[in-house]
Amino acid sequence: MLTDVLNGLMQRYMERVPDVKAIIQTMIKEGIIQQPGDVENDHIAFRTMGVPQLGIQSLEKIFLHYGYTKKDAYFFPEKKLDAFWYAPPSPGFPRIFISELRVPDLSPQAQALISGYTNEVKTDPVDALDLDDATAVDHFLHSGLWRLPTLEDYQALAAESEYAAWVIYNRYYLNHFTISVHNLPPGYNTIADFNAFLERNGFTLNTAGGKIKTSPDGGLLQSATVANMITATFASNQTHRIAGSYVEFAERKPLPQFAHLPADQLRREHRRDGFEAGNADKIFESTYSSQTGK
Ligand code: OOG
Ligand code: NI
Repeated sequence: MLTDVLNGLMQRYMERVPDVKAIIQTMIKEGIIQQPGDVENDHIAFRTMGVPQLGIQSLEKIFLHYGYTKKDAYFFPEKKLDAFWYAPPSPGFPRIFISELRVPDLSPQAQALISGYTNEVKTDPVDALDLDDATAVDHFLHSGLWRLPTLEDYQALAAESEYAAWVIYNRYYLNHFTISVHNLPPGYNTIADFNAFLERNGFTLNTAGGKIKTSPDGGLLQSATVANMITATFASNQTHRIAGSYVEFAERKPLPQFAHLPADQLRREHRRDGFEAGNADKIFESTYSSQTGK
């Protein structure tokens, strides 16, 4: 079941991103929510390597199988990324955002570094999975795919693409989950107010392009923490502190034609849907050293 796959992802994510539990506990302490299950998950996100046997075309098969619908495409020329978002089979499930590194756009050296790892995967691994078996899917999403990178390769990749370095180590670990703020109580139901709550409680926000990323139509406002650092073990048992995952926050305003509805009648379909390239471009930087080094 889709629920089992999502629960597996959230469990591993919560284990490696201390901010997740800390934010939820602080929300409970301030009376914003009563229990962890009250958090509305706007979307989750994955990162992938754009090589023929992997990338979006491979990972998306899992979620298409579980009833997701492929929606809009986004392109990030400077970061050399492509992305799509996927609408869930029903509103109780999070949207999914999957991005992919445009590997052929990198330098020959970086391409050779990446294929040195990804060529270990000979054929699309999702084709070999029994997609109805949620345990097998959970295991796959948390498996190595390729051998542990060396610290030297990680650092060489990071010098050209911090996204590439992130994926070579973190693979399909959840990159973030996203707390919907618009249905929270007054005082917390805007990104501005929620950011203030987070900073009051000592959480560090991504400042790339400003703490609040706003879509040109004004309907989608997002912010994110800077990634929590993890102690990564590289080949030959070398360890190094690198960026793990982060937490995002989203406020979706009612679409103009539903703006007159009272708050208790507003459902997901009445609000701004999808994503925004200009917002996403800055949110990616939550794992970049320019943000994690602050
Ligand atoms: C994804 C960044 C974009 C959004 O909601 O626009 C994003 C990433 O960091 O991999 O999450
Ligand atoms: Ni996101």
